Amino acid sequence: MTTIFQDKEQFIDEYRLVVKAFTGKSFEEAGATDRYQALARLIAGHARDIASESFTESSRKHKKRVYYFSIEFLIGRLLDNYLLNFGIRDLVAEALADMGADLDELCELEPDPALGNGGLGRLAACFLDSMAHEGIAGYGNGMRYRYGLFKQEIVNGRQHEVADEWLSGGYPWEVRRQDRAVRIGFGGHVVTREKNGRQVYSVEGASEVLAVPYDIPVVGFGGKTVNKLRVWSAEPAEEHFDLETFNHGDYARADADRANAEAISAILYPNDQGEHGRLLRLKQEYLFVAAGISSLLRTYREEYGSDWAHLSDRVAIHTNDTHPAMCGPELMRVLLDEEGLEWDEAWEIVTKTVSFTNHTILPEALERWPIDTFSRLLPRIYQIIEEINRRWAESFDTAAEGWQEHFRNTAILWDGEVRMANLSVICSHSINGVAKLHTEILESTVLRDFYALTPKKFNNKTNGISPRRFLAEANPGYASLISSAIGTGWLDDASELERLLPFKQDAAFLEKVGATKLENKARLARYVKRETGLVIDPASIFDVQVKRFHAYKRQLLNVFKVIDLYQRLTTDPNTTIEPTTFIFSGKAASSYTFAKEVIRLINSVADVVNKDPRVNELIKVCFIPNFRVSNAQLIYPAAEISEQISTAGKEASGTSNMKLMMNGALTLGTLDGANIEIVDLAGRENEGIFGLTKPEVQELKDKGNYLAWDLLNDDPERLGRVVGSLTDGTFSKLSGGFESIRNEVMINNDPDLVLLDFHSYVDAFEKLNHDWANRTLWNRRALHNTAMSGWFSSDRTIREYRDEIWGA
Ligand code: DL6
Repeated sequence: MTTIFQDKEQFIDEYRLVVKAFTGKSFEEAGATDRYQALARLIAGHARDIASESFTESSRKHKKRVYYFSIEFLIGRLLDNYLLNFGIRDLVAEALADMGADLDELCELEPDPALGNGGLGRLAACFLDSMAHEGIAGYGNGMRYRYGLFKQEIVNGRQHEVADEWLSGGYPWEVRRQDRAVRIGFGGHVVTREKNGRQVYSVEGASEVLAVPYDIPVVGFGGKTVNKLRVWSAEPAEEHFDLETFNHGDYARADADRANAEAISAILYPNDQGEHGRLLRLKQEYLFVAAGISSLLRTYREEYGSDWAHLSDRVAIHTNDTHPAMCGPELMRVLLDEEGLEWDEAWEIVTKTVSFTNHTILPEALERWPIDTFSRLLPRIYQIIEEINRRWAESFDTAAEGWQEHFRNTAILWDGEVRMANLSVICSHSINGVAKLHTEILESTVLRDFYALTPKKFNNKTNGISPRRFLAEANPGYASLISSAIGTGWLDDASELERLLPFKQDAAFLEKVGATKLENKARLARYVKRETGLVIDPASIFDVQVKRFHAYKRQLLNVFKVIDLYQRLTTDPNTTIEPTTFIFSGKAASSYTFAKEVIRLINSVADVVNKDPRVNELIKVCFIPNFRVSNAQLIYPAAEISEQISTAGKEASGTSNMKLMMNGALTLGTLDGANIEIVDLAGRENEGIFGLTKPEVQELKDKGNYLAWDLLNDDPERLGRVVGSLTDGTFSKLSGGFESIRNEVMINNDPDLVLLDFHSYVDAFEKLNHDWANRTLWNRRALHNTAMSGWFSSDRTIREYRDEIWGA
């Protein structure tokens, strides 16, 4: 453990100086926000000192550097995390208490950086944590969104999107690196000239913007390695403030260049936005790729000059999904056009350096760009892609049977589109999925033609999560109970959690497991009361589904279960249930109407159920607005049931399933994504598994004879009543009925098989729900889940990437 303060006194002296320098006030005069800002600056300053030592050390040892390109990094709050990683959380808390301040209150003032929106972005953040923990010289490269995705408010049950102004108070962890800014060109046309007997390409007439990097330190647990995350902001390449226009009162036009450039890094786009947004998204993708490549090559040049042949020995470029797919062509461009390499030489370097992770099999999420848009915006990159595609076509043996089919499925340019997944695969030496089943699906369906050609390139890397953030930091009570039993070694090596297994027989210990859960539920209940006004009972079971809203994740199935229970509790006196609070949280993409309707349905059901005295002692429904890392850290530790109910074959991995498992929740889930590994590790008897399996879903599709109406007609009492309530006014008082949801299920024939899995789901839920009555057995299963969750540490995942992909 590296110590950045010898003792409290040293910390207090330094802190007072930073408060004074930053605010001009004494600590006593400074307000809470100033105190937070100064504390973060103090810790960030020390982190940066160690970062430069880590960098020097890695240069000295010629360590391979890993550059992790991701369009999202959902890093969450840093203060608490970095104090924990530096091992000084207690010291700082005590020092602040001596000074009359409260560390928890200061931590609460930190905004959540709006640099991501879901599992992919959070995974990238866990990977940064684990790379630093493992001593890997690993650097994140992404975008600095001024407003992120959006802040979600719930008004009359509906999701409202509001700009997330997370940077408005200043972000103390970042440093602007103007000296490392890079000019990025868009548009223009390619010109060729001859130089030393060779064609040289360049772009003329492009309009340029300036990509300015901001560096955020990434502190590894133990504090020995500090890496950094570099995020890029778009600004005008030249100041063109038009004074005359300004003086005529047209202020907006006077500064239009700035506004146009800054628009590129204003907003984070989900994959399903309209055409206008899409052009900005393409600009974002190129901006952070081109700027990141330029920056890493500059570092390489400073260390190794133009020794390009050895680039892949010193540098790994990892592309997180297809958003950074232009890494391959951009690196080709620099090697060909700027460094003068021949195509074959450059191509070998690129394909040995770049690797790719796929995160989705949903066809609508596999990125494609219209060739027309793409080639106009990025003419030289497009030209290089054309050449890659031509050579790819040439590599097929046209005498072999079925080559046309293979080519059709693997071509980069097809049907007027650039297919980014195929580009990523062709430019990479390694392609991985993110859970066992997901990788199998990639190999057998989505990317099967590539797999047939180069099976050795494919591998699986099941996702992971940081045990420091999602157990130690999020759940301090449980973490210290665990450490009291097995020591603190699990923070370093999460496989040590297995040493908890003998404590399953210790009744007193199990009681303490239950007691920490209850405290966490009370903490969440206070948060819910503060944020929404709703009172929820910590003595009820907390049944939790928190994730992005998407049809395949089937929040609809969950709310159907709640409606069914409500209807049975109010009509059938034989219905029994342990008191349960159904907790939902998550955002829907702003243009995703169906997902937004499901959010409205949940809130409308909550409005009815929560006001009905007939059921209030037994069930409550709670929607927690604006799901983000900071409130997720309150939700996971409070959960008893983890809802992981996607249609089998659709969820690539999931990571909330792992976070909830580590915090002792039992999985109520389908055999999908990493739920399969959860069951393999913890045993089916410790979870609640239900529903069709992936082969069963496949068989149903192949037969093509599923009819949602048949299920409804066979079960008017339960399914019929649930679906009927969508349009009969039961839940319409808040903001109207739910015809569109009913149509999706009945007219569109239930594409996500909600009706088909309904009964096995409700049965599995009821079984778990009744199991809860025996608290000793329940706590035993909870502890078992925690004990077996160590394999899901992102440290394990990162070691696999390091050993099997990066060779770092
Ligand atoms: O791998 C991280 C995360 C998985 O856990 C989720 O199952 C998967 O849905 C998500 N994928 C994406 C890709 N989005 N797009 N497009 O977010 O990745």
